[in-house]
Amino acid sequence: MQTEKWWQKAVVYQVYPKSFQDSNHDGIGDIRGIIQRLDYIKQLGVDVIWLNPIYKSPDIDGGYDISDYQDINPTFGSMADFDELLSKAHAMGLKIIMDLVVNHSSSQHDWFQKSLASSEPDNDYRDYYVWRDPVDGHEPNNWGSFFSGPAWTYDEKSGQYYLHLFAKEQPDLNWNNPKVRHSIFDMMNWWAAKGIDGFRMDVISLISKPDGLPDAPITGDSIFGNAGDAVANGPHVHEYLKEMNTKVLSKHDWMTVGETAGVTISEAQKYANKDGSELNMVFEFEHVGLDSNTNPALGKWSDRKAALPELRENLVKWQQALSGKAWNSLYWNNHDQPRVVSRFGNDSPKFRELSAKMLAALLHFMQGTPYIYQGEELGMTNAYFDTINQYQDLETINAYQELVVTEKLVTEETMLKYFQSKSRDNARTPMQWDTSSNAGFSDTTPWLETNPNYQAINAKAALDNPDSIFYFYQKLIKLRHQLPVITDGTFKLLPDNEQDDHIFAYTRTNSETTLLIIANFTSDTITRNYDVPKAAQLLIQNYTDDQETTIRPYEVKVYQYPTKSLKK
Ligand code: TEU
Ligand code: CA
Repeated sequence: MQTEKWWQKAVVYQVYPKSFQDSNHDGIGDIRGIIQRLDYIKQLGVDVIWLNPIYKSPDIDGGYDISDYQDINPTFGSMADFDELLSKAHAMGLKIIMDLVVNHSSSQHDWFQKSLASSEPDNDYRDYYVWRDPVDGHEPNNWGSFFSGPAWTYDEKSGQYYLHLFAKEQPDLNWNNPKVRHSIFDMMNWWAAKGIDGFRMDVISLISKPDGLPDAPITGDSIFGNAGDAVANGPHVHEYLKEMNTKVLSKHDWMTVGETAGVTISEAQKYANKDGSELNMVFEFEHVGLDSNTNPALGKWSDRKAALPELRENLVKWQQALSGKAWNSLYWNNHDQPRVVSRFGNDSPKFRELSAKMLAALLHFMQGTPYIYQGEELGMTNAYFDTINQYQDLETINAYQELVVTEKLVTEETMLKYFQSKSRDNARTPMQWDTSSNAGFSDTTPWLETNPNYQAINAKAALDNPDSIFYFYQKLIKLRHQLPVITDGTFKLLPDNEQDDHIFAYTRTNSETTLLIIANFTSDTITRNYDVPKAAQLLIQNYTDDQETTIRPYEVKVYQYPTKSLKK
């Protein structure tokens, strides 16, 4: 691998501002709330904060519908508040990356309002978006929106449809129009001048639509074509990202990560190629799609658990396929995914801490840049709402309307179970700081219900307990900063581990050091002999002693030994 980049040793902490800390008594998290908690984030030891969108927005989709890219949503604060956050973070040695949401804008954005105004050729803004004539009086093609319903909305005035892969309030920008690209690159350079440290790029794999906008394949008893499959990794996407790199990214010592729905290994090797011509890394979606419903019409909505063999096989594939060619991102959680301890771990009081630590170590010793989502370091769990009225997330509410009410594909009772497992609101309940009202998030009723288990699960309790999940993450981050092998070591799954239903075991090796990671994914006690070299030292574990070949429920232990001790 070329000379090491700063972001290859970095660990990122994701802050979802709406649910992190309220500072002005309205029950909604804000920028001054984040400023209040910078010490906490610094104490964890991370290097970068990724901020979900804080820009002007009608907030139809959690800020992912932006009406002004260069102004702050007053609900979150002012530009002065942001400038203070950035300068205070930098003073503490924390970098900040922003969220770039340019596959689509808000329908309230000035560009779209002008685009909507007239379909006359002299309207320079018409072609900023994707307008098409009806086909046989219907939508131009069969694409379905990610948020249910068709991906097209009809505009009476012009007699045309406009495309929106997400909500109708999120019209897709037409990246084929060079004016659109230049406007976006200028906006990015404007933020660069403010001193930010990079961007996470929202659904960047969807910006180049297929020529002719052909129908998409219909899977199962879906009524719409799967637009994601039809649009992902489009014909000009790499060309546009190389242009962005030339015009913006290459000018700044930034970290960039692309959220690439529908990305494959071969496409990721282009997006995140080590030649640095496009982005630094991408988020792939395969390991968070393994527990989707077997009926494609129900998409991700299911309560089935992914089994270890398929999860391991997927994570191993990405480790091996990108090694030496491109750089991985590593994540279990974000603001779109359910809480990992409830999903892949065991959130019962007996095993919540053990399994949270096991999952943390398993991921953080892999090659790539780890992302920690707010509350993950506390082992926060899913919300387990039991009525539809408790949900705020557009994707969840629209799915309920379409699949339960309209199409009656699934009963309310079953869908509510699926929501308990997969709704994005499971990630968005207020951060749990202490046992005071509303978990210390706000002294006013929060915009989304607080998880009642905050009495037991909260930052204050974690900081008071030297054996907490918080300090376990702190140690993982310290080790990543200290041990080069965690950054540059070759990943290797242990022989005969592929079929193991209980244990995930792999090594990381460079010329100096070898690490052996052994993780029990189950609540069973297992016997396995991994011939741990005599010279091996235990680097980190979630039990207090080492019973060698006896591996206890959710046990994780990581050994370190000199690579040369292997040769004998
Ligand atoms: O998410 C894109 C995306 O792929 C998600 O919609 C994902 O498929 C789904 O939520 C998981 O099931 C990005 C943002 O992260 C998300 O919050 C936005 O809603 C979306 O784009 C539109 O901007
Ligand atoms: Ca607030």
